[in-house]
Amino acid sequence: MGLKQRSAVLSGGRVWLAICFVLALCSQGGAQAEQRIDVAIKDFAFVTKQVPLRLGVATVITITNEDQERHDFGSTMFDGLPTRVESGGIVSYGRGISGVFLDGKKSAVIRFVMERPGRHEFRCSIHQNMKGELLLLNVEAA
Ligand SMILES: [Cu+2]
Repeated sequence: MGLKQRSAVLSGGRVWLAICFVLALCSQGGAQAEQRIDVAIKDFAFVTKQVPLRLGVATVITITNEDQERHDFGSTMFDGLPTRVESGGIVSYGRGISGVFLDGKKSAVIRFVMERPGRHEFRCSIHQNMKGELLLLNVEAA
């Protein structure tokens, strides 16, 4: 999203606008290309810190299973969205991805672009009482 905007501005020859845009990016603390969420699984529970999340931004969810037990991070938040899952050195990519299974002491990385605002639940399909949620705010990248 950012790159598209920037190239459109540059092709118009409006250098000042481009500089302002770059400054705006930098003033937000750098790495605006992605927003990151860390989810830990510990003692049969999801542990995550709610961070402000924006729509239309590349999102990286890192899930770390600290238990010995096998767990699953599953959610409908990826429904219909191109999603990339990296787990145990294997990368899968698709629109029908509903989550990822994690063996004990393993981690996985899910990348997608958040498109829908609201509360998005995630859960472990193996242990039905394991649940968590992310709140996606519809806030413009101003
Ligand atoms: Cu589980």
